[in-house]
Formats: sequence, C-alpha cells, structure tokens
Amino acid sequence: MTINKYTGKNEEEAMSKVRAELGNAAVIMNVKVVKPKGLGSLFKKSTYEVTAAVEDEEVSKETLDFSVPSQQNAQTIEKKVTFDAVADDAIILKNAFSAVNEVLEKQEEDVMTTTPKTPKITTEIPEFEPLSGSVPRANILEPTYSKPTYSKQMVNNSQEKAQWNEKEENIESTREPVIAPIEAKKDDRSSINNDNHTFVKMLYNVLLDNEVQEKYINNVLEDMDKVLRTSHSIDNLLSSVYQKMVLKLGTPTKIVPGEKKPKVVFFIGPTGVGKTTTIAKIASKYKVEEGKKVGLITADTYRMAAANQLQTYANILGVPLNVIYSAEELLDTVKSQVREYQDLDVILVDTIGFSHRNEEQRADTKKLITTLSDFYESEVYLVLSATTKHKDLIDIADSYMEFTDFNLIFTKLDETNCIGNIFNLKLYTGASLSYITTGQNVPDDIEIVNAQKLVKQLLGGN
Ligand SMILES: Nc1nc2c(ncn2[C@@H]2O[C@H](COP(=O)(O)OP(=O)(O)OP(=O)(O)O)[C@@H](O)[C@H]2O)c(=O)[nH]1
Ligand SMILES: [Mg+2]
Repeated sequence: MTINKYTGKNEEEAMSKVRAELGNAAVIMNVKVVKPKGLGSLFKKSTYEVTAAVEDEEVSKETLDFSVPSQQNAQTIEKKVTFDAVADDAIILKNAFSAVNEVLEKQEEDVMTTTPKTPKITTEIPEFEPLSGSVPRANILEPTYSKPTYSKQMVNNSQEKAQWNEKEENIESTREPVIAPIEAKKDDRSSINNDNHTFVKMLYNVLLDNEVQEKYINNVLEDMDKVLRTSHSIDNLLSSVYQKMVLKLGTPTKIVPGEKKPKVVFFIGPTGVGKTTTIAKIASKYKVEEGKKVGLITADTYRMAAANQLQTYANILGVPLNVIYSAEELLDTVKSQVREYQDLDVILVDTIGFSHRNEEQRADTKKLITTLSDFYESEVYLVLSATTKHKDLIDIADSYMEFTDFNLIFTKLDETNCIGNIFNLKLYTGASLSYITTGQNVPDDIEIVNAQKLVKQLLGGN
C-alpha cells in the first residue's frame, strides 16, 4: 500500500494532486486544514492537507509510467508517509479504541507489580488459544461480548437452515487463512507478540459489538498480517487497521449528472426503508444547492399514498413528477415520458417497495431498469435500512444482485448504534457505498458516506 500526503491552497487542489498521482482508485484517508504557524501567520492563509492511500497494484495499474517524472509531479509528493506519519489518526483512534489502551496499561501494571493479583472478570485477558478454523468468539473476552445478530437456533424452517449452513460454511472457509498462519508460527520469533494477541482480541470485541461479521474481521486481520507479525507499536497497529478498513470501504459514489443527459437513477429496495424520503432529500439537494434540473418518476402505484407522498415533495420543490401506473404502461410509455424530460440533468425514479421474495414485483422492477438502461445512462441505488438484521440484508442483496448492479444507500442510522452492517454489506456485495440518512427531515438528514468517520465509529469512537 502506498500512502502519501498532498497539500493545496484548497481541498480541490490537493485532491487533484491525489488523482494525478495515485489515480481514481486512491482512497482519501484524511483531510486536514493546516493553519499557518509562527510570525506572519496572520497574513498567511490556511492550506489543505489530504492523506491518500492506494493498494500498490492499483498504483501500478493506473499510473505506471516509464517516462521521467515531471517536476510538478515530483513536487506534489510533499512527504512519503509511513505509519508514524499518520500519527494524527492513531491518536484519534487510541482515544476511540480506549479499551485497548486500558487493557495494555493493565497488563503493564501487572508486570510492574510483584504482588500477584486476582484478575477481575471484566478486564481479564484469556489465553490466546489455538484456533484451528473454529469461531474465535469464545476466546475473545466473553464478558463484554454482546450476543450475535443471529444464531443457528433462531432458524426454524429447514430451507432457511440449509441456507444458513451454506453461508456459515463460507464464513468458516475464510477464517483459517488468518488464524492458522498466526498459530503455525506461534513459536517463531516473527510471530505476533502478546500485545498483538491482545490487540486482535480487542479488535474482535469492538467490531463484533458493532456487528461486523467475523468473516470480515478476519479479512481485515489477513490484510494486516505483516504488521501484526512485525510491529510492536500500538500506534502502528491502530493506524494499520484503520487504513485497511478505510481502504475496504472505498470511495463513495455520488449521483453526478452524466455527459449524456438526462441521467436516470433508480431507487430500489424493500418496503418502508425510506426510498421516497431519500429521493426527496436528494432531489432537494440537487435542485436547491447545486442548481441542477431534476425530475421525478414514480413507478410505485400499488398504493395511492405512495404517489401522493412524492407529489407533495415534487410540488414543494417545483420539479416535474410523472406517474407510471402499471408495468405494461411502463413499457409502452416510459420512453416517451422520459423524452419530455430530456432537458433535465437527473431523473430520480421511485420504485415499489416489495419483499425480495415477491417474484412478480421483482420482475417488474427488473423490466423497468433494463428498459430504461437500454436508452439512457442509468444508475441503481439499493436502499437498505441500517436497522435490518444481517441475514435479511444478505438475502435482500442476493435477490437484487441477481439482476442489477447497484450502489448502496443506508437509511435510519439515527435508529441504531450498530453500523457494522454497512461494512458487512459493502464487503459482501462489492458495491460502492453512497449516501447515509440519519432522520426524517427532508432535505437535511442525508450525507455522503464518510469512510474515515465510519471506521472510527466502528473502532469504538464517536
Ligand atoms: N428515523 C428515520 N426514519 C426515516 C429515515 N428515512 C425515512 N424514514 C421514515 O421511514 C418511513 C418510510 O419512509 P418512505 O420514504 O416512505 O419509505 P419507502 O421505502 O419509500 O416505503 P415504501 O414506498 O412503502 O416502500 C417514513 O416514516 C420516513 O419518514 C431515516 O433516515 N431515519
Ligand atoms: Mg415509497
């Protein structure tokens, strides 16, 4: 992984240096306003410092160039960043991930005192048992571990049980590569030290508490295997886990009008997750804040209230709304209706919320998307509620993945503290994250996913 820092007079300038140097695959780790220091600082303006990372193969893929580097390019790399150089993040994380510190301090105290102590149950660090491919849960500070999102016992019907077993087997298969090599080298001097065992346990604890699935915790550990073996610094470990997780979340996608207008954007997802409300929020942002020409279409005519709801928002915003009444009418009329909208930058399409098990409605939505996609630049956003349990989210994602690519929107983050499913679903689907919504207020309660903030929260920060 290559991590560099870039500065500019403003954020855009620093970002363009990032893109020029690392390409579009670069992940922004941090953006910092640097205030001028010392005498004369009153007369100087603040600058912007962007820390960006990219996996090494991405750099070579995108920017491999055998020509002599230009002077400008050479100047853009202000500083080659090592883990130490991202100490800012480590400090923030150390506070966020305070449980690790407490445990490490406690261990230090225990080593310093000669009187043997009876460890208290809440701070006792169990021995790191060999984990031959089995769930490490039992070995990880059970007292503070909250119960899993779902368990085998909760699955009653036999079909679901079979699906559960299949998914669980997949999870099992990804555990071994992480744990096994660590254990195989247990006596090796280069194997992870005791502090790092503690770190791994605490990391499991914190992430499991946020309902990140074990499979994905193991993915992260696998990525930081080298650091775990070679580093003895908590700063390095924290920086590493933070960076790996931010990289895994990737750069969020935002709806941007395409070169070919209008861009047609579909919002799909289960009932009641907040599709219509989210469309109103996005439409308002585009129209009011960005001065874009926005139009709405609703294909949700199964309930009168649904069309009325969007009509109300359309009236307030002063944007056109077209209602499509049936799948047949949809096929016959969509093209001509959209033609009336040709002048627009973006058309947001509300679809019917349905259970992913409803084949007929699923087929209608598929038809709608493919019909329009043949003629217009289009994008699909799968809207999911952060309050939905993991297994259901996986089933929903599976059913939509069968017929379309999508980006992910998570709603109702104000209703849950557990945000692990955002990480889980990103990794499960490979789809880009995009927006999160945090309340019912239109248009305010929506923002683009901030990967840095999300990871800090996942690691126990605020
Ligand atoms: N707390 C909270 N409520 C939300 C959020 N987004 C939407 N809602 C509420 O969720 C409820 C359903 O929202 P809708 O926008 O109608 O959801 P929908 O997906 O269009 O629903 P259907 O059309 O019935 O499939 C409404 O009461 C919204 O106000 C959010 O981010 N947080
Ligand atoms: Mg709706």
